[in-house]
Amino acid sequence: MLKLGNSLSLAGAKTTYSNDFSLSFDGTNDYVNLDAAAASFTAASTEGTVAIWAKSLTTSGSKTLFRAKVDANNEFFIFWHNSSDEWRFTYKAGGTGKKVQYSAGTTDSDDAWHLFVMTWSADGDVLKGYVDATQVGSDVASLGTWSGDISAVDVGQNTSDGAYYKGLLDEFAVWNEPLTAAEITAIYNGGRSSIDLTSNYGNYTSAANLKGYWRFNEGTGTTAIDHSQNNLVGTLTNGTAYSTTTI
Ligand SMILES: [Ca+2]
Ligand SMILES: [Ca+2]
Repeated sequence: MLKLGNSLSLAGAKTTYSNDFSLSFDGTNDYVNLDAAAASFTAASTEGTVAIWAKSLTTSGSKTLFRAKVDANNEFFIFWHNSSDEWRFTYKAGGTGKKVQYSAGTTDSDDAWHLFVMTWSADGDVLKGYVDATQVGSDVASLGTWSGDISAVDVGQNTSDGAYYKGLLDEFAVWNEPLTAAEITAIYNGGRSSIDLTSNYGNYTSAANLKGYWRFNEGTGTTAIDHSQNNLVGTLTNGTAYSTTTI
């Protein structure tokens, strides 16, 4: 096991984790309230990445993977826009809304695990979206200027009691830097054997930038532990429950 004396020599070694549970959402009113972790998302407001695994079922309308919001002019989220038949990776800053659009084949309804990642950089002036570690859509530029502190963060709904997600979600993480494509590939490949994002591994070198990490692995109760150093827990709401079906 890792010891203090040899931690440097082990940098890059894979730390595995037994992923025993995900979370099940009913598409009616289930969600995870992560408002307690709002500061962790504010820390990622200008340079950031969010990653989440989803095993999605069809709904009659749009559905949200997650949304982090200051107000209507400053927010970021990933959701399925049903009438457009596409995933949207949206970053809105200072009232300037930008989105990567991805007409998704069956990834919205195939009841199979997919990894959704969005990265953004004010410095680099670019927004990117990835599905299963492949960049989708195009680089989007001309981002606005972020203003304010995030106060509302929800997984599985749009923070306004709507666009509820149906299916399973797992391994939700936020970083305060845009991960590289190589890092996202490492997470995608590692996720299937339970990579632990709190440790660098192979091309994944951003453990120190991990601001929030909800593994949805408790298996019981209504609390979702944050495995990042911030330890800001989420609350399972309206019957959101653990499932033993994992990635
Ligand atoms: Ca899990
Ligand atoms: Ca419910």
